[in-house]
Amino acid sequence: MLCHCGSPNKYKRLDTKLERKLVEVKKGSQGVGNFKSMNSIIMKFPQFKEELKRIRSVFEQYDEDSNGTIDREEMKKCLQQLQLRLTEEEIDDLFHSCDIDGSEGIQFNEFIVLLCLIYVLKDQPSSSNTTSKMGSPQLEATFDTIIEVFLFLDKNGNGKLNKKDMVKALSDSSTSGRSPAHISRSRFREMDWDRNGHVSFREFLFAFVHWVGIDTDEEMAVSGSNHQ
Ligand SMILES: [Ca+2]
Ligand SMILES: [Ca+2]
Ligand SMILES: [Ca+2]
Repeated sequence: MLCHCGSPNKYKRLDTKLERKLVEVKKGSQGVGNFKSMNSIIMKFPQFKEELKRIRSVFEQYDEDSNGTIDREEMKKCLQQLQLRLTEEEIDDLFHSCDIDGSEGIQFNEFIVLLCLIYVLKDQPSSSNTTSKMGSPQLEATFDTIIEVFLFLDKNGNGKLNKKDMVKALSDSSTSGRSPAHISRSRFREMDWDRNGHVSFREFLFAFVHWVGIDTDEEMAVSGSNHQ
Protein backbone atom coordinates (compact mmCIF):
# COMPACT_ATOMS: atom_id res chain seq x y z
CA MET A 1 0.00 0.00 0.00
CA LEU A 2 1.25 3.43 -0.87
CA CYS A 3 1.18 6.03 1.79
CA HIS A 4 0.48 9.57 0.68
CA CYS A 5 1.01 11.06 4.08
CA GLY A 6 4.27 12.64 2.97
CA SER A 7 7.17 13.53 5.15
CA PRO A 8 7.64 10.45 7.39
CA ASN A 9 8.31 8.24 4.38
CA LYS A 10 10.29 10.83 2.52
CA TYR A 11 13.38 10.21 4.59
CA LYS A 12 13.06 6.46 4.55
CA ARG A 13 15.58 6.03 1.74
CA LEU A 14 18.13 8.13 3.56
CA ASP A 15 17.51 6.47 6.92
CA THR A 16 17.76 3.01 5.33
CA LYS A 17 21.08 3.94 3.73
CA LEU A 18 22.39 5.20 7.07
CA GLU A 19 21.17 2.06 8.82
CA ARG A 20 23.13 -0.13 6.41
CA LYS A 21 26.28 1.95 6.91
CA LEU A 22 26.00 1.72 10.69
CA VAL A 23 25.46 -2.02 10.60
CA GLU A 24 28.71 -2.24 8.61
CA VAL A 25 30.52 -0.02 11.12
CA LYS A 26 29.25 -2.12 14.01
CA LYS A 27 30.44 -5.32 12.34
CA GLY A 28 33.84 -3.77 11.69
CA SER A 29 34.30 -2.70 15.30
CA GLN A 30 33.38 -6.00 16.91
CA GLY A 31 33.73 -5.77 20.68
CA VAL A 32 35.67 -2.53 20.59
CA GLY A 33 34.20 0.42 22.42
CA ASN A 34 35.23 2.95 25.00
CA PHE A 35 31.84 3.32 26.59
CA LYS A 36 30.74 0.94 29.28
CA SER A 37 27.69 2.76 30.57
CA MET A 38 25.35 5.63 29.83
CA ASN A 39 26.92 7.52 32.72
CA SER A 40 30.38 7.27 31.16
CA ILE A 41 28.86 8.93 28.09
CA ILE A 42 27.11 11.66 30.07
CA MET A 43 30.35 12.48 31.86
CA LYS A 44 31.85 13.35 28.49
CA PHE A 45 29.09 15.78 27.52
CA PRO A 46 31.09 18.93 28.38
CA GLN A 47 33.92 17.67 26.19
CA PHE A 48 31.50 16.87 23.35
CA LYS A 49 30.09 20.36 23.64
CA GLU A 50 33.52 21.96 23.24
CA GLU A 51 34.28 19.74 20.26
CA LEU A 52 30.96 20.46 18.56
CA LYS A 53 31.38 24.20 19.08
CA ARG A 54 34.47 24.06 16.88
CA ILE A 55 32.21 23.13 13.96
CA ARG A 56 30.99 26.74 14.07
CA SER A 57 33.91 27.83 11.88
CA VAL A 58 33.03 25.16 9.29
CA PHE A 59 29.44 26.38 9.36
CA GLU A 60 30.52 29.96 8.78
CA GLN A 61 32.69 28.87 5.89
CA TYR A 62 29.69 27.36 4.05
CA ASP A 63 27.21 30.06 5.09
CA GLU A 64 28.45 32.30 2.31
CA ASP A 65 25.97 35.12 2.81
CA SER A 66 26.41 34.92 6.62
CA ASN A 67 22.68 34.88 7.33
CA GLY A 68 23.02 32.16 9.96
CA THR A 69 21.40 29.55 7.72
CA ILE A 70 22.69 27.11 5.14
CA ASP A 71 20.29 27.16 2.21
CA ARG A 72 19.98 24.47 -0.44
CA GLU A 73 22.60 26.01 -2.75
CA GLU A 74 25.08 26.46 0.07
CA MET A 75 24.52 22.85 1.09
CA LYS A 76 25.17 21.69 -2.47
CA LYS A 77 28.52 23.48 -2.45
CA CYS A 78 29.28 21.84 0.88
CA LEU A 79 28.56 18.40 -0.61
CA GLN A 80 30.75 19.20 -3.62
CA GLN A 81 33.55 20.34 -1.39
CA LEU A 82 33.34 17.18 0.69
CA GLN A 83 32.98 15.11 -2.48
CA LEU A 84 29.81 13.32 -1.53
CA ARG A 85 27.96 12.42 -4.71
CA LEU A 86 24.19 12.33 -4.35
CA THR A 87 21.28 12.46 -6.75
CA GLU A 88 19.09 15.59 -6.78
CA GLU A 89 16.46 13.57 -4.96
CA GLU A 90 18.91 12.49 -2.28
CA ILE A 91 20.11 16.07 -1.88
CA ASP A 92 16.49 17.11 -1.31
CA ASP A 93 15.97 14.34 1.24
CA LEU A 94 19.15 15.28 3.07
CA PHE A 95 18.29 18.97 3.12
CA HIS A 96 14.77 18.49 4.41
CA SER A 97 15.64 15.78 6.89
CA CYS A 98 18.25 18.03 8.52
CA ASP A 99 15.95 21.06 8.52
CA ILE A 100 14.06 19.57 11.43
CA ASP A 101 12.35 22.82 12.47
CA GLY A 102 11.08 23.30 8.91
CA SER A 103 12.58 26.78 8.71
CA GLU A 104 13.71 26.25 5.10
CA GLY A 105 17.32 26.31 6.01
CA ILE A 106 19.94 24.59 8.11
CA GLN A 107 20.93 26.32 11.31
CA PHE A 108 24.04 25.50 13.32
CA ASN A 109 22.56 22.69 15.43
CA GLU A 110 21.09 21.13 12.27
CA PHE A 111 24.39 21.58 10.46
CA ILE A 112 26.18 19.43 13.05
CA VAL A 113 23.71 16.65 12.22
CA LEU A 114 24.19 17.24 8.49
CA LEU A 115 27.98 17.00 8.69
CA CYS A 116 27.84 13.83 10.76
CA LEU A 117 25.43 12.24 8.27
CA ILE A 118 27.78 13.19 5.42
CA TYR A 119 30.62 11.59 7.37
CA VAL A 120 28.72 8.31 7.72
CA LEU A 121 27.45 8.32 4.13
CA LYS A 122 30.85 9.00 2.66
CA ASP A 123 33.01 6.08 1.73
CA GLN A 124 36.59 5.90 2.82
CA PRO A 125 38.92 7.71 0.42
CA SER A 126 39.96 5.22 -2.22
CA SER A 127 43.46 6.54 -2.63
CA SER A 128 45.73 5.84 0.31
CA ASN A 129 47.41 9.23 0.12
CA THR A 130 44.07 10.92 0.77
CA THR A 131 44.33 10.85 4.52
CA SER A 132 41.05 12.40 5.50
CA LYS A 133 37.37 12.03 4.65
CA MET A 134 36.35 15.45 5.92
CA GLY A 135 39.59 17.39 5.70
CA SER A 136 39.82 17.56 9.49
CA PRO A 137 41.07 14.62 11.56
CA GLN A 138 39.82 16.40 14.68
CA LEU A 139 36.29 16.58 13.31
CA GLU A 140 36.42 12.95 12.28
CA ALA A 141 37.54 11.90 15.76
CA THR A 142 34.54 13.75 17.22
CA PHE A 143 32.13 12.04 14.83
CA ASP A 144 33.74 8.66 15.46
CA THR A 145 33.06 9.10 19.17
CA ILE A 146 29.43 10.09 18.53
CA ILE A 147 29.02 7.02 16.32
CA GLU A 148 30.49 4.98 19.17
CA VAL A 149 27.80 6.34 21.50
CA PHE A 150 25.16 5.29 18.99
CA LEU A 151 26.65 1.83 18.60
CA PHE A 152 26.80 1.48 22.38
CA LEU A 153 23.05 2.12 22.49
CA ASP A 154 22.33 -0.09 19.46
CA LYS A 155 22.64 -3.34 21.37
CA ASN A 156 21.51 -5.69 18.61
CA GLY A 157 23.48 -3.85 15.90
CA ASN A 158 20.65 -3.29 13.44
CA GLY A 159 21.52 0.36 12.82
CA LYS A 160 18.62 1.85 14.77
CA LEU A 161 17.67 2.13 18.41
CA ASN A 162 14.74 0.18 19.74
CA LYS A 163 12.52 1.21 22.58
CA LYS A 164 13.51 -1.51 25.03
CA ASP A 165 17.26 -0.80 24.84
CA MET A 166 16.78 2.97 24.95
CA VAL A 167 14.44 2.92 27.93
CA LYS A 168 16.93 0.71 29.76
CA ALA A 169 19.89 2.97 28.91
CA LEU A 170 18.00 6.12 29.90
CA SER A 171 16.77 4.57 33.14
CA ASP A 172 20.25 3.34 34.07
CA SER A 173 21.66 6.82 33.55
CA SER A 174 19.48 8.43 36.16
CA THR A 175 21.55 10.00 38.93
CA SER A 176 18.90 9.16 41.52
CA GLY A 177 19.66 5.53 40.80
CA ARG A 178 16.28 4.62 39.44
CA SER A 179 14.36 6.63 36.90
CA PRO A 180 10.71 5.77 36.49
CA ALA A 181 10.28 3.79 33.28
CA HIS A 182 7.42 6.00 32.13
CA ILE A 183 9.77 9.02 32.06
CA SER A 184 12.28 7.08 29.98
CA ARG A 185 9.45 6.00 27.70
CA SER A 186 8.32 9.57 27.14
CA ARG A 187 11.91 10.60 26.44
CA PHE A 188 12.04 7.86 23.83
CA ARG A 189 8.87 9.21 22.24
CA GLU A 190 10.45 12.66 22.10
CA MET A 191 13.44 11.23 20.23
CA ASP A 192 11.32 9.22 17.81
CA TRP A 193 10.18 12.18 15.69
CA ASP A 194 8.49 10.22 12.94
CA ARG A 195 6.82 7.86 15.46
CA ASN A 196 7.89 4.69 13.70
CA GLY A 197 8.94 2.98 16.92
CA HIS A 198 12.68 3.31 16.31
CA VAL A 199 15.19 6.07 16.86
CA SER A 200 17.17 6.37 13.66
CA PHE A 201 20.74 7.66 13.60
CA ARG A 202 19.43 10.99 12.36
CA GLU A 203 16.90 11.24 15.19
CA PHE A 204 19.58 10.22 17.66
CA LEU A 205 21.90 12.99 16.43
CA PHE A 206 19.29 15.70 16.98
CA ALA A 207 18.69 14.43 20.51
CA PHE A 208 22.42 14.16 21.13
CA VAL A 209 23.20 17.71 20.01
CA HIS A 210 20.39 18.90 22.29
CA TRP A 211 21.58 16.80 25.28
CA VAL A 212 25.10 18.09 24.95
CA GLY A 213 23.66 21.58 25.13
CA ILE A 214 24.16 23.06 21.69
CA ASP A 215 21.42 25.56 21.25
CA THR A 216 21.15 27.73 18.15
CA ASP A 217 20.43 31.00 19.89
CA GLU A 218 23.08 30.54 22.53
CA GLU A 219 25.63 29.66 19.88
CA MET A 220 24.71 32.73 17.87
CA ALA A 221 25.32 34.86 20.92
CA VAL A 222 28.69 33.25 21.54
CA SER A 223 29.67 33.71 17.94
CA GLY A 224 28.50 37.33 18.00
CA SER A 225 30.63 38.17 21.00
CA ASN A 226 33.68 36.65 19.31
CA HIS A 227 33.48 39.22 16.58
CA GLN A 228 33.69 42.19 18.89
CA1 LIG B 1 23.31 31.32 4.14
CA1 LIG C 1 16.14 24.82 10.10
CA1 LIG D 1 11.94 7.08 14.26
